[in-house]
Amino acid sequence: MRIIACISVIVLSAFSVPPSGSVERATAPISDGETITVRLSSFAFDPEHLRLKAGVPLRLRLVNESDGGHDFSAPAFLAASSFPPGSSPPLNGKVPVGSNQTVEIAVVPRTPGIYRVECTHFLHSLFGMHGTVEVMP
Ligand SMILES: [Cu+2]
Repeated sequence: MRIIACISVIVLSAFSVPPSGSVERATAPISDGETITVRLSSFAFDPEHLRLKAGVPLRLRLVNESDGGHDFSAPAFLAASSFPPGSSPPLNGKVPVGSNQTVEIAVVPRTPGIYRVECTHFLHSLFGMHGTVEVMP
């Protein structure tokens, strides 16, 4: 009975965490930069052109408010970037963003250039779901 009482205390405290905003701040890497929001919809990125500066850390906030899954695939851009401690390079150069999900990645663009971004879901890119990331020196 004593064990059950302990468990219920733990469960209750799990629900008493502060609002998500402050949780995000607490877990954010130290080298946090500006947050840039990109919306993923069927079938577009908004904005479709990102202009970033080499060496300046930022957080990419990928918001998918649509009813279907998408991804932010930019293998060349991500390979030419570095990732602050606590952030790891996305697998295969793409970040999956499920329906009604938001995913944030911390990234530091390194090599100036223009990189292609697309959604690799079947036909999405063909339907217009592509864009560019421009990294300025
Ligand atoms: Cu898509």
